[in-house]
Amino acid sequence: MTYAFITAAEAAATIHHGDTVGIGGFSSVGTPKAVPEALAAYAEAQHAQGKEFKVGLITGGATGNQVDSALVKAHAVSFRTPFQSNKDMRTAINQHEVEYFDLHLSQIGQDVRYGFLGKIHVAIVEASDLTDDGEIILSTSVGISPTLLQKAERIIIELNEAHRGKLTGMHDIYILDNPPYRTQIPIYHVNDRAGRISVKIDPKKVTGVVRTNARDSIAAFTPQNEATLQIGHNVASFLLREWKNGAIPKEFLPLQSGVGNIANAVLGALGDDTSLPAFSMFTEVIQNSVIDLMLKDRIRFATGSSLTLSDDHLDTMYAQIDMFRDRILLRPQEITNHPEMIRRLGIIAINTALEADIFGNVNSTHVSGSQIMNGIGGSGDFARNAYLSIFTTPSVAKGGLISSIVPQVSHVDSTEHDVRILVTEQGGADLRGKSPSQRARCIIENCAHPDYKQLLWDYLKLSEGHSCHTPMSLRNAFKMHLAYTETGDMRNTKFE
Ligand code: 0RQ
Repeated sequence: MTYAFITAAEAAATIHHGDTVGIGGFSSVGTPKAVPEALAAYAEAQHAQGKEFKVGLITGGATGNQVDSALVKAHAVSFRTPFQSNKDMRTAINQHEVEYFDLHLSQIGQDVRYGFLGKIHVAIVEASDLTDDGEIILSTSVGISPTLLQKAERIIIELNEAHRGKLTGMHDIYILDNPPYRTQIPIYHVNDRAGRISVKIDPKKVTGVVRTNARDSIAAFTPQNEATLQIGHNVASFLLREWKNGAIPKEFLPLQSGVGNIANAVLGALGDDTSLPAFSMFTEVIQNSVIDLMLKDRIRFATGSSLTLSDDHLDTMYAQIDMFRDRILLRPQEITNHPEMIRRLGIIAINTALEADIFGNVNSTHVSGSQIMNGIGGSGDFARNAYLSIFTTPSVAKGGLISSIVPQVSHVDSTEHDVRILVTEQGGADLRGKSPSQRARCIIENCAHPDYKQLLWDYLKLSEGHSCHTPMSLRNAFKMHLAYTETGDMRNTKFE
């Protein structure tokens, strides 16, 4: 099967104002790059002629600068979903230039298949190869690309020479049927294969193939600091205790770990603690630390939806690709984050909070309740269904001006019913089997920063002063947030 090779500009010119564009890729890798950039230039040219030009973006999760920055700077995005982590996109969303709605990452693919988000006019995906019969070998991620390719009216493929031939065999493409025809997912162990290595497409839908040769340029992580190292150590000590007392089976259980500096550091610390057995990962994002730990034989096998690796780590993987091909599988995010998988395999989930309240509700997405940071990502999928759901956060942010432990979170992503363990650099709170009052005591005692402990005890005391199940003072619940907004320092809080 041969497709027409076209330029990125020619591909962009086939996209119309008002189209919904499905962008392949996940967690900032394996995303198309040349066509979105050309689309931004095309939009600018249309605007210069006085024509309207905006498209809606449906993605698997975070995309690269070539998608979000380029299109937002060209004022070419009407709406976007789900997770994003791009500074320009974040600003445009918070300024209401882009309508954004956030969704659990396990759900976006099926929402597309159910037709909840309308038509997908065009899918743009990155491939590392095309098979002889025209099927697509994806590149460093899967995300919702198989579903976009299935549902889109038109398909544009970026064939990226930078990954050509290296990733064949690393994907496991399994697309769920829609109800009422859905059956169980045939994955019973982390390394089971359920699907194909390539994505079958309808060749008639292919507008053309654009040749590219560029990596995703993932920024290296911030080096671990004292707080993130201590959080990692606290999580590792907790898991070791649970394992020794038999609450975690002797074979250990697969781990999921979220994105960002803290998650990367926590995973590194867990892997380096050799009192824990070597483990497997059933996660959505394979970050640098997974490659490091595989080389040390601390991680046996990893499955995720993306290889979100900085260039040096990608080089390391490609240098020993035969070994890594046997130990890594890339799957659609609908499978990596599926509640059925998470419960069946008994995943230990470790995600990150911006802030948590004294009852265990977690805010992972909105600063001061209103400014979007990134999105819920897969944290909600895993938190609700995990064998053990752990949230981590440094106890303070912005050099101590903000306490990450507050009386009431300013936005809720994971509820007190989903959060089992909360860990800061101060220590860990085990919330299992505890009432709201008991949880509040446990969190203040173990997780709050010393600068904020007394304030939180004061809040608890004044809210417990009346008959209630959950101690809550409506008058004071957001006083710490208000103190930060009004004075720039939560330590100035005055309760009434
Ligand atoms: O801002 O860089 O401007 O100083 O938030 O914080 O400490 O660098 O931590 O990179 O790990 O990100 C929750 C955002 C943490 C991320 C979040 C400010 C802080 C800094 C980043 P600056 P750090 P990280 C699945 C998993 C989504 C949920 C999840 C995330 C910036 O982990 O997006 O885990 N998670 N999904 O200063 C105001 C507070 C703050 C605060 C931190 N309380 N108030 N600002 N910051 N706490 C993901 C996928 O499925 C793909």
